[in-house]
Parts: sequence; structure tokens; C-alpha cells
Amino acid sequence: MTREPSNMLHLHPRLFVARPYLPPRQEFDKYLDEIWDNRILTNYGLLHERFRAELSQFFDGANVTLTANGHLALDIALHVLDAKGEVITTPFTFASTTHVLTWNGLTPVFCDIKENDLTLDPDKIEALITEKTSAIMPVHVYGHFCDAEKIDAIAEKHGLRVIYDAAHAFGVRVDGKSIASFGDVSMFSFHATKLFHTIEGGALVYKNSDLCDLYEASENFGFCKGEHVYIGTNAKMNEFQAAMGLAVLPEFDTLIKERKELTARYTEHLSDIKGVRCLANENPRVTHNYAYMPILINANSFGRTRDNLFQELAKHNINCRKYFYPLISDYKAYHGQFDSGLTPIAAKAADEVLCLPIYNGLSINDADRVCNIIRGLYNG
Ligand code: T4K
Repeated sequence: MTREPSNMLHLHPRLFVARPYLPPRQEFDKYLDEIWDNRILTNYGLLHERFRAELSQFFDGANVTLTANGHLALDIALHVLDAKGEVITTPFTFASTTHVLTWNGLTPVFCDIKENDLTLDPDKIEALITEKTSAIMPVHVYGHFCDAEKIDAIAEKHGLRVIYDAAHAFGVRVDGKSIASFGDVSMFSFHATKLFHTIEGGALVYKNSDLCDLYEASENFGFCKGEHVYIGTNAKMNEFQAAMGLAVLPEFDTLIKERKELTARYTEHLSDIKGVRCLANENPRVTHNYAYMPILINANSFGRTRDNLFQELAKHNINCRKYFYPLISDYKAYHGQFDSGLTPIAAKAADEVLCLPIYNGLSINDADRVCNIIRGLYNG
């Protein structure tokens, strides 16, 4: 495969790692009309409650607390579950997962990940548990299902809470049941870059109905049934966000179908290139959401580093992302506090990973073009 001549580059539209799906305007407008009619903009309006009910159904009847974004949802979960001291988590994630711990005065204890799917390695958790450990916070990274049965069993044995960062895992099902059925609580992000979004937004999904009041009050200044029973923050989802959620949710199956086709195309065209590994969703128990299209570049076999490939693709107007580089333990913000040498698989993944464009509106031809350019850059 030859490289595209430089005078052709401008003919191609810019590709992004992610793009929000925007529903037909009339679908959104019909909810805006309701907002204009009743002038309730926030604080548990009708759209919020309708959206919450629809999501609860989507999550097999679980309890749902809607939030302004996913990060604040994690924050609330830590407070509600009374996390203290040390929390075992992965360094291979977005800043939010770790920052929410340190911001709350908790100590992240980084556990390495599994080579096959880059989720937390349950076999390495127990060695990290101390008398200060209060919780485990795994991440279903790229929507890949963590080894949740094992993680939950370890937590139960040691009396720990489990808060799943399921920011990427909306719609994933395991043995036919929602991925939110594991742990104490799961957090979903509805940020614009996510496959399902409410502009900004998030949700906590949990089974324990005894905690509903506490979750709800925690995002509303601690108000519960008209009284300040608890101490809380402000993380409520507003009516415009709920309107977007209501307009996008009916399209969920179509969006997943498009992503599945794109993923299959990428995988088919990239799998035989030496040094390129598609991080496949291989678990047969899992119905995937194809949230991201991560590949791992082995520089020795491919003949170029991940960083070089990233730059070359950018020259072709293809804007990928190094989700997740640098490893959180190597962030400047945490200088001198962690040793990424203790999580070698995560460190290697951070150096090799590249997320390719995947979103509604990206055509199969676009995916082919990305693959052809990568093939042309093979230098082994
Ligand atoms: N835990 C995990 C594991 C997470 O990944 C995240 C968020 C969270 C927790 C926290 O959830 P939230 O509080 O965000 O709900 C993006 C997102 O901002 C962030 O939500 C997400 N993870 C993270 C993985 O990706 P950036 O800095 O890469 O986003 P940005 O603005 O550079 O956008 C990426 C591409 O998307 C751009 O090239 C253009 C396109 N884009 C973006 C926006 C915002 C659009 O086309 N339209 C848009 O409106 O972090």
C-alpha cells in the first residue's frame, strides 16, 4: 500500500477520535418545547424523572441517580460508601478515576492490569490490601468487562466496597445482564465524547435501595425530604441534559450497530499488520458497546513508535488520542509519589496504545482510509 501524496491531504475531512451523536433536531426540540412550557430548568423536573425512569429500565430496574457529569458521580459514590484511607485502582485510566481519590484525601494504590484487555488484574489485588484499604475502584476500560466476579469476591472476603468506573461501559451486558449489576455501584459517563451522551452528564447505578435517599441527597446539598439530613455537594443533572438523553437513548441500538461494523472493519484490515494489535472485545459472555477502537503498537515489529504513528496520522488530518498516556502514576501532578515500574503491564500499554476514530457518522470508507495509511506506514 502506498502513502497518500501530500497534495491529496486537504481533500479528506478531518477525522476525530470521537464525535457526539446529535439526534434529529425535532426530537430534541419537542423536549425543549416542554421546558419552555413549564419553565422548570433543573432540580428534578419532569424530563429528569422521565429520563431516570427510562434508564432504570435500561439497567434492568436498578436504582439510578443522575448527575451533572461522571466525575461528580464518582465523588458522590466515595462519600456515600464512606471510602477512607487507601483505594486499590488502576493507573491505566483517565485522570478522573485517580483525581477523585486524591481530591478527597484518599490514597490511590495502583494495581497492575491484564495484558489481554487492560483491565485490573484480580490476581494482583490481594497483595495490595492493607488495614487501611477501604475500597476497590476498577475501570471497565474501553467498555471491556473487568473480571468483576473475582473482584467482587475479593472485596467481600476483605469487607471492601467496590465502585466500578464504568464511564466507558454504557450498554455493555454480561451473560445477558447489565454490567451495572456488579459491585456496590457503577458510574457511567454521559460526556459528549461518549457513545451515549447528555452533553455532559453521568449516572450512578446501584442495587441497594436503602441507599437511594443518601445518593440523591448527596448530589443535592444533602437535602432529603425537605430537610438537611446529610452533607452534600451539588451535582444535579439539569433538564436540558435530560432532554438530550431522552432524544439519544432511542437511537442506542443503531449507534451500537454502526460501531460494531466499524470495529469489525478496522479489525479485519489491521489484524495482519505486524506490530499492530487490535484490542479486541473477545469475551464471549459479553455484549459489547464498541466504545473505543484501541490498537497497540509494538515499535520493534511495526518499525515505528506509537508516537510516530500518531504524528503521521495527524498529518493526514486523522486525530487519534493516546488514551491513556501518560500513565497516571507518571503525571506531573503526582511527581515522586508513585512508581510506574510497579505496574509494568500498564506502563507498556500506556506507551503502545492509540485510539483510532470511531463514532456515528464515520464511514466504512473513512475506516478503510485510516487502515490503508497505517498499512502504508508499516516499516518493519
Ligand atoms: N472515568 C473515566 C475512565 C473516563 O474516561 C472519564 C471521562 C471519567 C471517568 C469522567 O467522566 P466525565 O466527568 O467526563 O463525565 C474526553 C472526555 O472529556 C472525558 O469525558 C473522557 N473520560 C475522556 C476519555 O475523553 P478529552 O480531553 O480527550 O476530550 P476532548 O475535548 O479533547 O475531545 C476528544 C475529541 O472529541 C476531540 O478531538 C473532538 C471531539 N469532540 C469533543 C467534544 C467535547 C467533539 O467532536 N465534540 C465535543 O463536544 O477527554
